[in-house]
Amino acid sequence: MVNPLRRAGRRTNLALLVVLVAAFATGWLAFAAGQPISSTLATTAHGLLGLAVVALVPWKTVIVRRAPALRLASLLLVAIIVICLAAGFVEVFAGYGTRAGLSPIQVHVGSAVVAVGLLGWHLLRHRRQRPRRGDLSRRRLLTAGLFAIGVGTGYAALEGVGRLAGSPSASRLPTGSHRLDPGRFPATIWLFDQVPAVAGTQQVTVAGRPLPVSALDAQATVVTARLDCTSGWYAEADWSGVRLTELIAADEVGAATSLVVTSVTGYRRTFPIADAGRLWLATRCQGRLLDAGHGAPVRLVAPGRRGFWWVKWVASVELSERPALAQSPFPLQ
Ligand SMILES: Nc1nc2c(c(=O)[nH]1)N[C@H]1C(S)=C(S)[C@@H](COP(=O)(O)O)O[C@H]1N2
Ligand SMILES: [Mo]
Repeated sequence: MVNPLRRAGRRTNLALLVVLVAAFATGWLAFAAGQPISSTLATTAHGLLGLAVVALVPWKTVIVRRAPALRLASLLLVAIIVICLAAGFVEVFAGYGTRAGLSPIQVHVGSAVVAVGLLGWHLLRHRRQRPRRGDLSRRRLLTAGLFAIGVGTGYAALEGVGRLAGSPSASRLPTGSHRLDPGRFPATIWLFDQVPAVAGTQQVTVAGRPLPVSALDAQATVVTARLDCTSGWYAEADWSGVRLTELIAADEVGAATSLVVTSVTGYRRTFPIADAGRLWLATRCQGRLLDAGHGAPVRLVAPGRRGFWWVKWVASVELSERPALAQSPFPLQ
């Protein structure tokens, strides 16, 4: 039998490009997804694509060995992709934790973003690897199918080993997150926001009406909900809050299609109006008043949505006629 690695070449490069771009895209989908089915699809696809990158390494190595000269930026690209993959495996199998203030997911996403820039440069500097019509021949598709089956088998085997070894991978959520105790999850900033100095006597404006925090706290009931942060952890806690449908009457909604929840810091998220019954303005976690880091005096609790939707330090909830889709899929602050 001929050595399959001798076929390493243009098709390997194209496959690697497709797989890397798809891995990047599914990573963002996995960040956006909060529901079990969408999360499972996104994280499984993302994991399979990551493994596919690893599986293509023997072929790509043959290509790199043939290269007359290696550019520093290309070697850097390799190093960063290795870091990205390694951080991904650490996140899945070792669980959540921080070293030097960084979690595995932060390293994973940070290196992926750098890698995309370098990959763009790499593609510009190297000879075009054009697709040809034969690339989709039945024989090629069969090869691709066998490759996919191999990657899928590897994925299942790793999941099995994780389970047998009692690794944190076995108990991760469909989103990939690992459990933390409700009393001890970290105060988390999405990107550049900062804990504000808010006075204890704050008011929250709901649909134009100022509402004292004390009134909100007095009216609060307990809602058990899972805060699932994209940095790799989740915590299930008892929050005390008031449902938005109790604060905004149905006849007030009028032509509004969305709710804009804005923090005193300017951080904001827009929700479809139909979500109002699934959103709470919360003053407490585990029976205790929120502390500054976790959003005091009032934060949003949005079960079923990833952590970045749980706006902290809420200043206002406003009705809006702009559709919820007309916002950046992720906060920029
Ligand atoms: N105003 C504001 N709200 C915010 C954030 C932020 O940076 N600013 N971070 C979000 C993210 S990414 C998460 S996971 C949760 C974290 O809540 P915690 O700090 O109570 O853990 O708050 C969300 N609410
Ligand atoms: Mo988060």
